[in-house]
Amino acid sequence: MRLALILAGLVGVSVMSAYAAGDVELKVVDKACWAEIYEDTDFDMNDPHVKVQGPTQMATLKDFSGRNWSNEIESIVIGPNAEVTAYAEKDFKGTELILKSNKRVNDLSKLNMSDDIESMKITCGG
Ligand SMILES: [Ca+2]
Ligand SMILES: [Ca+2]
Ligand SMILES: [Ca+2]
Repeated sequence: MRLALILAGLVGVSVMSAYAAGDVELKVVDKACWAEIYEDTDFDMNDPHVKVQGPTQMATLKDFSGRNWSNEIESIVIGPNAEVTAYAEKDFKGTELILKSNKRVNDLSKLNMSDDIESMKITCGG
């Protein structure tokens, strides 16, 4: 009886750790959770642009993917399973702009945030 209880306990632990590992993997491969940022308006592919995988929190955009994105973003596309909060200042301060999934903003000047974003958070789901 005691042995059976111990075995049940061991099985429980291994199932739980497998579950936790699977959860982490799921977040890494959420291919619908991203934001693509563009240095220029109208999603100009000829100027710098980069896809940012979520979930993530970037307190500064000064050095992302090898370049300074601080006060440079002019257009942005939000992935189908992402939500972005962009801030006009670093460290998640200043004017906040919330962009829902699938949102495409071809010119952030329409939202008074052109060349102004300095930090951002990307959350997944919901
Ligand atoms: Ca251009
Ligand atoms: Ca720019
Ligand atoms: Ca700014």
